[in-house]
Formats: sequence, C-alpha cells, structure tokens
Amino acid sequence: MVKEFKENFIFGVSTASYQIEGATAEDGRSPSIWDVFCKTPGKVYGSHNGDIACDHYHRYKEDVELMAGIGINAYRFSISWSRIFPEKGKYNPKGMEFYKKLINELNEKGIKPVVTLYHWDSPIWVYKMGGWLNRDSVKWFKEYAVKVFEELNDSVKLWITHNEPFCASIFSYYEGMHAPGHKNLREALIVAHHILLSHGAAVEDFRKFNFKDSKIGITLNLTPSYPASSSKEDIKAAFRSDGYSIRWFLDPVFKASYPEDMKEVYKEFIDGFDFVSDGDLRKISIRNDFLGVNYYSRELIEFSQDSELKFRKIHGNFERTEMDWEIVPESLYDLIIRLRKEYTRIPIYITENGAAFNDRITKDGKVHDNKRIDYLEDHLKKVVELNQKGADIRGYFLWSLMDNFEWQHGYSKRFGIIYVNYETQERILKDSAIWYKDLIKKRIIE
Ligand code: IFM
Repeated sequence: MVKEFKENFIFGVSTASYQIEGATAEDGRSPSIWDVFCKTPGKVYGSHNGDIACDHYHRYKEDVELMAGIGINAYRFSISWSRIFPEKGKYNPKGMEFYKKLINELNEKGIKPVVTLYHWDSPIWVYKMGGWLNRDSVKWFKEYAVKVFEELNDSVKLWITHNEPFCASIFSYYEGMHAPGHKNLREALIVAHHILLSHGAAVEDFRKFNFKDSKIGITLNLTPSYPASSSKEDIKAAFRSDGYSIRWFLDPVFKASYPEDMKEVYKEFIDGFDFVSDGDLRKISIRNDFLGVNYYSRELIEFSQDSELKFRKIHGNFERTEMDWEIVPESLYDLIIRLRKEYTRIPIYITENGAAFNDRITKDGKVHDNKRIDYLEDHLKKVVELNQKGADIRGYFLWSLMDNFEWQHGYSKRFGIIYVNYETQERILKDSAIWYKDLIKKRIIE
C-alpha cells in the first residue's frame, strides 16, 4: 500500500554539538564534562574524544551544502553551553557567532534550524560548582537559555530545551557510563529533577519574548519496556522498568507528579525527596508547544533478584543493530498510541530515530547500507500509519546526518547517512542518503 506524507511534514536530520563540532579549544570555548570524561582512562572506547570529531565547526558550510543536496527540510543541532558561557556569568560572543553563521547558512538554503539547548555537554565550571546536583544550576541554565533566545531570536522557529534528560541523569549519575560517570541513585534523581526544573524555567522565559511563530518543547528518549513472559514477576519488572526510564520523565512534564509506585521503589535507596520543593512540579509541567520523541528500540524485561531495582534487560528474537538494540518498529507505533492516550495531544516530532550498522566503503567507493534503509523505511511507515490514525506527528529527524562521536563507544558506531572518514574528514553519501533524498522528493513510501 502507498503511504503518503502530508506536504508540510518535515523531513529532518539530527546531530549534537560535542558529537560533531570538534574545535574544543577555539574561540573561547571552555571544556565540558565530556572533554574531561573522554580523557579519563577506561571511560570511552579507544580513548576517543571530541577534539576534532567531524570538524563541523570548520566544515559547516560543506555540511549544509550536503544537506541541501539531499533536500533536507530541517536540521536539528545543539548548542555548546561552554562556547556561550565559558565561565560563570561571562558571555562569549565569539562562540555565539558560530551558531549565527550556521543558522544563516541554513536559512539561506531553506533548511529550518531546530535548536537543542542542552545535549549533555555541561561546562566544567558548572560541574565544579556542583553541576546539576546544585539547585542553582537551574538559574545558570536559565541565564544561558535567555541569552541564546535573545541572540538567535526568531531566526529559529523550533526550540528544544533538553535532549533526553533520562540519559543526562540516570546514565550519567546512576549507571555511570556517561559523563561525569557517577553511580548514585539519589544523585541521579536530583539531577533529573533540576534538569526538568530548568526546562520549565527556560520555557517560562521563552514565552516572555513573544516570538511570532516560534515553538518550544522538550525531547525525551522513550524506550518502551515489554515483559519477557506472562509471569506476574516479569510483568511487574517491566512496569518498574517503564517507571524508571519513561514515566519518571513523562509524568512530571505532563501530569505534574512523579509516579507513586516509583517513589515507593526509590524510597528504599534514598532518604526522601527533599529536593522537590513546593511548586516545582507546577513549574515543570508548564505548557509545551510540542513533544520531541527519540525512539530507537524497545526493551524486553525480566524480574531479576540480583539487580538493585529487581529488573534486567534480556534479548528477544528481533534482529539487532550494531548497538545491540532490537529493531522493532511496531513498538514505536504502540508508544505513540500510548502517549496520545495517557499523556498529551500536543504535536509530536520524532526528534531522533536511526540505527548504527557496520558500514564499509566497498570497491566502488560507495557505502551500501541496505540494513539502515530497511530500518528507516519500516519506522517511517509506522509514522505515516500513525498520522493516518490522527497521531499528529509533524516531523521526523533522522539520527544522524553523519557518522559521529557515539559517547562511550567513541567513533566505533556509525549512525550517519553520510559516511565520515575520520582520517581525512571526507564525507561520502551512503545509499541511505540517496534513499532519503528520493523519499523527501516523492513524499511517498511504497
Ligand atoms: O548519539 C545518541 C544521541 O546523542 C542521543 N540519542 C541517541 C543517539 C544514539 O545513541
């Protein structure tokens, strides 16, 4: 059956500052927690780091040209806080200049800029003052956000405060695999709370600007948990996993509360929620114009006596990507239906979706990434089906424009539709880029 995208549906691509920019010591940028984490032995695969990355800071014109060639409608990128405020209270216009130039280039080519304010690269000065554990981080973030709103003004029409607060809190402060690498549940919950609070504060300030036609929202990574069996234990474990990764973030944003069942679970490990003050949840649940959803996979969960939170992930029978993530487009479908039923009717953008595969340049000088094409096609089919059912998904941002620094995996995982040769910085359009170009032109999936 032919599946058609509406005329105003946005086909975009996503990236993030630390993953592509490089130029970590240029034009007044100060280090971020990821610069330090990468240089800590044993934290990142092959001791890779973002010093050069895809050198996007210097090659942004070439990259915008490539996007224009593919026909991309919108480019979602993030701003590096430590380029804008390399020190507390010290604004750095040089750092802002880069984003202004990038946005001009995009606007000239008719590519809509979509800005994420925080994609995990907190300045080291923030960390040294307690980072997201310090409630003052909300004020510091607010100051940064307001400056960016002021400077970029209405050259940007779509704004995202935070990317994946789950990762910036739980991965970074409890599971320890992301910077700054802490392993403390109470800390992770405090960090999550302050990040959400800073989202509320930034949206509140954004509204004061009265920008014409500009919208703001938050991006959550939503990985649905499915029970591994029909046993009571596994069903309970999957619900707990859902609370841990999904409801702990969706509930405060859309229901002004933290899930009671999870509060009970966490009480065993932390002494109370004194970091939540009166009025905080009202601020966190401020009206958003849209919700950004990052979806890659689902998780199959079983009860586990040995794990602290009594659940663990296991593998199901679906094919997996290089990240070992199962490919399950059906669960994207279920997720959106659930969001519509249980949480919100505001517009949704899929702000990330994509897959890492073991891409190689073949003798013909090309990259035949058929598995990625299948992955993208199957997920996009679900997006059209959902829209046909009235899901109001306004756009799709493929992760990622190009191969880049995949956090603790360094450069070992390639998510791009453009292949990057990290030795020469040569870019090669993969077959998936050609496929995306064709899709954007036709706006039809067969
Ligand atoms: O690379 C990341 C991105 O920074 C956040 N979302 C998931 C992607 C793939 O792991």
